[in-house]
Amino acid sequence: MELLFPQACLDLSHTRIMGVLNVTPDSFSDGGLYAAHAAAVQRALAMVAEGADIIDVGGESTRPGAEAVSVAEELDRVIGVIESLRRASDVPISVDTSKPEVMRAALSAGASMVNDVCALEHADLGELARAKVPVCLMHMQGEPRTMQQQPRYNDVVAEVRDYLLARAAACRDAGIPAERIVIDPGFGFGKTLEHNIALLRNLERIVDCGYPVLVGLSRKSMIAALMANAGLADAAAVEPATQARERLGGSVTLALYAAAKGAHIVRVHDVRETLEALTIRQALDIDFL
Ligand code: PT1
Repeated sequence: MELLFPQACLDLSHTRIMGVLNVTPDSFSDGGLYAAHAAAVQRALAMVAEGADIIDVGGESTRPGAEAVSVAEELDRVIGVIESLRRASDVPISVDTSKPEVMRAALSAGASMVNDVCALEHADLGELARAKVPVCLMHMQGEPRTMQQQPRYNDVVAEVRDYLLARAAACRDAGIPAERIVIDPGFGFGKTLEHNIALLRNLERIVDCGYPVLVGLSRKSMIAALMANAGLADAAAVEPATQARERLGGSVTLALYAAAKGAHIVRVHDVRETLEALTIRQALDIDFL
């Protein structure tokens, strides 16, 4: 399987790594916008050096409880970073947004993929078809601010699968070819721990849809929940650096498990450690599941 970027084809015969670049005030702030942009570009280049195949630039947090940001604020956060990163590297840049204005500006600034947690429900599909860029369609129940309040499904795997297939069909009807469509079950987006586990355990059923599958599990609260259930974690870690360290082993384990289930792209913060795990699994050629 391959993913068709405007410049090149990304071979998906082994699992690829998408590096997460959050450009939100909490991530790269203190010295103002310019310093924040410079730090973000440095972080992106470090992830490329560590082996990231795609850099995913996002200016709006979509974690549980996050408030929406305005179009102007999101543009301010991401466009300068995308322009600078484009000048510094030819790595494919994806923009993590649900706003059509941000998609449009990001693509002109040098992004070559759109990653939308709303599966392009608010986007202009015809315009994206003409832009000839890959798109990632993610499943979410509800919206980030309230999605974890009462997630409910009769059959989470079937419902997520049917939704993703319907959104992929809408994209194809609008002229986006299958070679440019990626699907993502949306771990942690309006899902309880049990829902996330059901999706992960049955990831083959998403992979069987025939589209490349992207998963984002890195540093998510389900890791802390699993550890707490085992009586192991200090689930109360709130300081970001501490939380990142506490969730590293869980993040790498989940990425490896998803890869073994056939995921084509893993969206991660810890590029180096994830690449080490994926490389060693490939070298051993183990089908351990
Ligand atoms: C994802 C994803 C994303 N995740 C795609 N894009 C986030 N395609 C942002 C938690 O439970 O999985 N796929 N863009 C980050 N969102 C979350 C959600 C972060 C839940 C944390 C949690 O902790």
